Amino acid sequence: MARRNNKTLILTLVLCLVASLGLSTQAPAQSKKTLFKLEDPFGDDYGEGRLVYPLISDFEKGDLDLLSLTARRVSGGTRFEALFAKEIKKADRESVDDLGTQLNAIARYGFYTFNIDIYVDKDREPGSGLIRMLPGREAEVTPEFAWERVVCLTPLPNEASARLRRLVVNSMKRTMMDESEGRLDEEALEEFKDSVPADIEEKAFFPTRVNVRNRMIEFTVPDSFLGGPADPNWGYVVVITAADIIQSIDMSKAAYLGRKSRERFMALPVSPGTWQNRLGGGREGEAIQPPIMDMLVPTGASQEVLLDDYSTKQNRPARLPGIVPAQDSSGS
Ligand SMILES: [Ca+2]
Ligand SMILES: [Ca+2]
Repeated sequence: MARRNNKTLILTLVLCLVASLGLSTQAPAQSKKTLFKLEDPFGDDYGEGRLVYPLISDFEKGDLDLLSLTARRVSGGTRFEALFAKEIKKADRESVDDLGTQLNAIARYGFYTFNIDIYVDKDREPGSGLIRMLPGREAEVTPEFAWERVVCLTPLPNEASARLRRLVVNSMKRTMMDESEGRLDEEALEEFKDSVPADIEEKAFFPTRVNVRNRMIEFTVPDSFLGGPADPNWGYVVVITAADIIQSIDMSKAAYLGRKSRERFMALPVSPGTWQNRLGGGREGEAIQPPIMDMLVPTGASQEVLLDDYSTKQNRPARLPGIVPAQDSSGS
């Protein structure tokens, strides 16, 4: 009987040991639980099929080619991990203007060639939310995926936030002028201006907790912004644009563009032909071609078709659907 008790005791101890070992190996993994992972093909960093990188040496084929986006639960937020086809270019001491300003002094988060926009449709109510994307994307999301929150990973997050405020105010000013035949209601505009910072803070987030590791960039979004961890039942529109670091630091550097250029926001525009400092390969006479090099698409959809389906003449921008990770077979 005593021997049997000993055996039971040893067995219990072994089981406890296994359980505790199991726990100790599971605990860290659990604290970074994968919420979802979305995959994207290799080699499709060409928008609708014909877009090409700027000629400047900062860009090479593969740099904006997203392969996967993973969302993980971390303490107090969600960590997104974006994997690219090539090692992420790090800002070096290269001068970016006549004053000798060095790239690494500006792009302090370690990367400088791309932006990642993530438009989040939390309520999944068709038509509820915004369909406009950030300025300069020249595309909308489909009404089915109208969004409540946008996360924009950009090399200059602080500048981005200030610039977005200016663009929103200017756009409102134009709308008010149009509506009142050129007579601006200054008081109403001031009132609107006051509401802009809080509105942007609620809807747009520019991550500053960023970590670059080879082909992977990680960035964290707090629960306070998304209203909880990134939910696989929400909808996500994810697009990659080329970062416009020069324009972002100094508007006068963009003056060479001449004429009245369209609204730009942290992203290089696209034009026909090839260019030093913008994307090439664009269609002739199409002002609203999206300068989107890569994007995630739901299973069964084609990036090439979606990004080519627009018409400047009809004032009809490309409309991009989102992905619901929990329902999409490309997710896991
Ligand atoms: Ca890709
Ligand atoms: Ca893609």
